[in-house]
Amino acid sequence: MTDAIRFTLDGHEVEAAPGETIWQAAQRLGTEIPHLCHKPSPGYRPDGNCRACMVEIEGERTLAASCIRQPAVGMKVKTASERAKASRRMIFELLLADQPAQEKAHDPASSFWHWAQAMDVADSRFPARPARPKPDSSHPAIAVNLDACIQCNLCVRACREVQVNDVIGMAGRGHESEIVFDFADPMDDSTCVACGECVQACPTGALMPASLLKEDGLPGKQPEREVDSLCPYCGVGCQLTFQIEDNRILAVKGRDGPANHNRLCVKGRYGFDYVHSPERLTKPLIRREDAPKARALDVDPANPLTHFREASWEEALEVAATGLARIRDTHGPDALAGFGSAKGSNEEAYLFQKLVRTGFGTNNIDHCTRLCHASSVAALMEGIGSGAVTAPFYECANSDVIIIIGATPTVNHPVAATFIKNAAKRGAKLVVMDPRGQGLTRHAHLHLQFRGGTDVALLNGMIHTIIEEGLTDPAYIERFTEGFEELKARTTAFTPERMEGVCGIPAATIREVARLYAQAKAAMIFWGMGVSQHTHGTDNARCLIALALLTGQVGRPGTGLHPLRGQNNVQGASDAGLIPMFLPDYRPVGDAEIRDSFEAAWGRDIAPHAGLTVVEIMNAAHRGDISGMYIMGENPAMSDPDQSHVREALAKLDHLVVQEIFLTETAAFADVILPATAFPEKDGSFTNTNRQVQIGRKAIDAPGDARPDWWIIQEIANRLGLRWHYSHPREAYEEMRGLMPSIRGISWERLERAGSVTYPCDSADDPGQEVIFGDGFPTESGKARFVAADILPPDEMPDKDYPFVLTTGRVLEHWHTGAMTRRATVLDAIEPEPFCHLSPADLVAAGIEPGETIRVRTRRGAIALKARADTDMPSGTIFIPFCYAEAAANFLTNPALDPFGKIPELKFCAARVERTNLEAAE
Ligand SMILES: Nc1nc2c(c(=O)[nH]1)N[C@H]1C(S)=C(S)[C@@H](COP(=O)(O)OP(=O)(O)OC[C@H]3O[C@@H](n4cnc5c(=O)[nH]c(N)nc54)[C@H](O)[C@@H]3O)O[C@H]1N2
Ligand SMILES: Nc1nc2c(c(=O)[nH]1)N[C@H]1C(S)=C(S)[C@@H](COP(=O)(O)OP(=O)(O)OC[C@H]3O[C@@H](n4cnc5c(=O)[nH]c(N)nc54)[C@H](O)[C@@H]3O)O[C@H]1N2
Ligand SMILES: [Mo]
Repeated sequence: MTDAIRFTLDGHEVEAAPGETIWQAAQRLGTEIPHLCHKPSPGYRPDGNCRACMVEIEGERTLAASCIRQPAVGMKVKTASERAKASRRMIFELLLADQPAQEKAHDPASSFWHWAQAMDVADSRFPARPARPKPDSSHPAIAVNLDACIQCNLCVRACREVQVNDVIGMAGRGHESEIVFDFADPMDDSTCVACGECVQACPTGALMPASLLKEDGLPGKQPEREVDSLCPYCGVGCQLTFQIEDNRILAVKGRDGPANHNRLCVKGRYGFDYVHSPERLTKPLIRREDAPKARALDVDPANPLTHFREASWEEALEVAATGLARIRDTHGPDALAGFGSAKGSNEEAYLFQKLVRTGFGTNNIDHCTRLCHASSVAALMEGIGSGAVTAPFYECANSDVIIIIGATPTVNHPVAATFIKNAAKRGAKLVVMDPRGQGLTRHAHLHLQFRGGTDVALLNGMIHTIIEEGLTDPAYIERFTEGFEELKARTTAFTPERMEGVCGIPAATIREVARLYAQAKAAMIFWGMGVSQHTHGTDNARCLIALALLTGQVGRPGTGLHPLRGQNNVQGASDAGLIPMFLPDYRPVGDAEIRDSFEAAWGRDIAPHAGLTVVEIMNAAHRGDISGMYIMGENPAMSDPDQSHVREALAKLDHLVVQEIFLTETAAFADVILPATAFPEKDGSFTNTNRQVQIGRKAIDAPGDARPDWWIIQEIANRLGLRWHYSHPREAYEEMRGLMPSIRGISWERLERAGSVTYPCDSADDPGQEVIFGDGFPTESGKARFVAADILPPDEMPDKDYPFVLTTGRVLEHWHTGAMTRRATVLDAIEPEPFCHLSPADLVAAGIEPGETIRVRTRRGAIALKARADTDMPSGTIFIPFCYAEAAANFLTNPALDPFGKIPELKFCAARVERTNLEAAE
C-alpha cells in the first residue's frame, strides 16, 4: 500500500489505506465492530450518529465513532476495551428500552437483534418512551412499524442520497424527532416509488417487506434458502437474491452487481409473484375444434378449457411441429415466421433463431427489438459499425454534461436513473430533452420541452451551432471520422434561429445546449423510445451520433452513446441473431462467405435473403403470404401497432404455436400453446444494456408440466428433422460462443464464477471492455461515418378531426403488455387501471373532470378509459400506457414504419378525445 497509515489495532501493528475509516480497516482485518447506522455498502455515507461502533483511542478523553473516524499514523485503537464495550452496551440498552420486546420483534433477524444478542444485551434498565408510533400498513409492499425505529437515519440516506427519491425525512427535534414520508403522510399516500432501498437499509425491521409479516406485525413465513440471480424485467440487469420458502419466492434482496450495487426498483423487489399466479400455464393446450379463432379473445386465462383442451407434451409437440412442417413443405419456408423473445436467455434466443433458419429454412425471424431500438441500431451500425452502447450507464459518474433525450429512466430504468441522479447531485449538468415533463426534470440543469416529433430540427440546430461556432474537435474528426464535409454542407441551412420555429425551443437555448455539450470535458448521451419510435427514428439517432463524433465525446471515460436497452435480454437476443438480416454477432445473412461459415457449423443451408421484420410479418400474415408462426415469449396482440389489423392477422394464420407462461391475448389465437418455465425457474445467461453478460439461476421449480424454453425449442427442432441434443443451456452457450467473437473470452464456467463479464471480451484473461472505441471503430475503414438527416414530419399530423397528438409508453409499475405485472399483486395494487394523461389545461378546455371516462379515437380505433390530469403533459398532447388489455393503446397507434429500422411510429399519431358521459346523458 502506498501512503498506508500505520496504526495499532488491539495491540497489533496494522495499516489502513488513505481515506479508510477505523471501522473499515478493522472489518477488512477481521475485527467486527458493532454498527447500526453504518451500512458498509456502495453509496452510503457513514454518519456516526448511533454510537454503536464506539472505540477507545489511547490518549483521547472521549470514545470515537469508528465508522467516521480515520486512523492517524501511530494511533493506538482499542476496539474491545472495557470502556468501549460498556459504552456500546449502554447504547444498545437505551435503544432496547424503546424497541418492541424481542418476542414481538418485527424482524428478529435484523442487524439490531443480531448485535444485541452478540453483545448479550437482553433487557434494559431504562424506561420506554410513553408514546409508541402506530403501525402504518397502508402500502401494499412496505410495512412501516416505527415503534422499532432507532432514528439511525439510514432510510433517509437510502431515500435521499442513494436512490435520490427525496421522500423520507426526519421531522421534529431531539426526543420528538421521527421519520416521516413527505409531510407525515401515510406511506401509501406519499410520493414513495417503493424502490425498497429504505427497507433494505433498515437495521431494525421498522421498515420491512410486507410479504414477510403477518397482519399483527409479527414475522410470518421466513425464507429458508436464498438463490442469487437477476431481475427479470428491464435491461439494467440488476443482480438480486430470491428468498424462498417451500418453492415460493417470499422476498427479494438487491445484490452488489456492477449495474446496481444492491439497488432495485419496485418491480425487481416487489414484482416477483407473477410466477406464482394461479393463471400460469401448466399443461400443453390444443385448440378445441368448436372454438373459432374469430372469438379467440372470449377465453378467460384462468379457465382456458372453454377454448382449449389439455394434451400431453408428446401430442402437443407433435401437433405443433407437424403443422409447421406441413406449411413449410407445401407453401415454402417463407410462409413461416418466428418471433423469439427478449425475455428468454441468450441460449434460448440463439436456439430459436437457429431453429427458424435451419428447421423452417427462412430468415423470417425477429423480436421486440424491432418495436424498440431497431432504428437506433440501424443508425449505430451504419455510423460506428456496432449497435450496442459505447459505455455503461454508470460512466455518467465521470461526465460533466449528461443529455437524456426521449427516455424516462426514473420510470423505465429506475436503477440506472439513480446513478444519473447521483451524478447530477455531484454537479454534472443534466439536460433533459423531452416533450413531456418527467422524473429527471427536477434534477436537470435544463429541460428542453420541445414539440414531439421534431428531434431532427432540434439536434440539427445543435450540430449547426457546433460547426458554425468552431466548437468541433478537428483532430478527432480528422483521425476518427469520415463524411464531415457533407454533414457540414447539409446542415448549413439548419440554423437554430430557423429550427426554433420547428421545434419550439428558443435559438439561444439551442445554442447554449450545443456549447454546453461541445465544451464539456466529458459528456454522455442517453436515449430511448422517444427518439427511436418514429418514422424518422433512424435520422434522430444519426443526429445524436453526429453530435458525439463532432466533439469527440465518445471512447473516453464519462463520454459515450447509450441507447438504454429495454428488455432484460434484448441486447443478448439481438447479439444471438434473433434478427431477420443478421446471423449471430450482426453478421449479414446476405454475405455468402459468412453464410458458408454458419452453414458449416450448423450443417444446414441458410436462406440467402434477409427475412421480414415484425410489422412486415404481421402484414404478410394478413395478406395470407405467411400462414404459420411460432411465437415464444412475445405478445404482439398487445404490443404491435394497429391491433385490429394484427389480431385479424393472427386469426388468419393456419397454424400458430405460442410458447408462454400465461394465456396472453396472443396465445388466445394459438392452435397449440406450450407452457414454459418463468425466469426464476431456469438457468441461463442474459446480457444487459451495459453489454454485461450475467447468469440467472434456477431458484424454484416450475408449476405443473411447464418446461424450460430451450427444451421446448429443441423438441420442436427435432420434430422438424434437426438432430439436437443439448442437455443444459451451457452447451448451447458454448456453441454460440464459438461462433461469436464478441464473447469469445467469456466461458460459461467463467460466467458462473464471476456472475457478470462485459463484452467485447477476447480471452479468458481479458477483463472485458467497458468504454469502447477510444482508438477507432469496427467499420471497414476503422472510421466512424457522419450521416446527415433532413427534417421530416411524423407520418400522421394532428388536424381538424383529430386535433391531439397521442403518444404512448409506460408506467413504473407495469411491464409492457401487462402479462407479468398485472399478475404481480403489489404492482397491480399500485396501478390497477388504465388512464389517459392530459394536461390540466386541456382537461378544463374540454370540460372533462379528472377520473371521468373518456373515449380516445384515432383513424384505426377507439378505446375508453379514465382521464388523469398530468402537469407533465404539454397542452395538445395526450399519453396512454400500453399495458392495459381493457383499454389497449395499440388499437390506436400508427403502423407506419421508419424505412431503415422498420420501427413503427408508436410515439406519435393524431387522436381525438370524446366525452362518454355526454352520450349517456343524451
Ligand atoms: N416500468 C417499465 N419499465 C420498462 C418497460 C416497461 O414496460 N415498463 N419497458 C422496457 C423497454 S422494452 C423499453 S424499450 C424501455 C423504454 O424506456 P423509454 O425509452 O424511457 O420509454 P418510453 O416511456 O416509451 O418513452 C420515453 C420518452 O419519450 C418521450 N417522447 C415522446 N415523443 C417524443 C419525441 O418525439 N421526441 C423525444 N425526444 N421524446 C419523445 C416521452 O415523453 C417519454 O418520456 O423501458 C424498459 N423499462
Ligand atoms: N403503443 C406502444 N407499443 C409498444 C411500445 C410503446 O412504447 N408504445 N413499445 C414497444 C417496445 S419498446 C417493446 S420492447 C415491445 C414489447 O413487446 P412484447 O415483447 O410483446 O411485450 P411483453 O409484455 O414484454 O411480452 C413478453 C411476453 O413474454 C412472456 N414471458 C415472460 N417470461 C417468459 C419466459 O421465460 N418464457 C416465455 N416463453 N415467455 C415469457 C410474458 O408473459 C409476455 O407475454 O412493445 C412495443 N410496443
Ligand atoms: Mo423495448
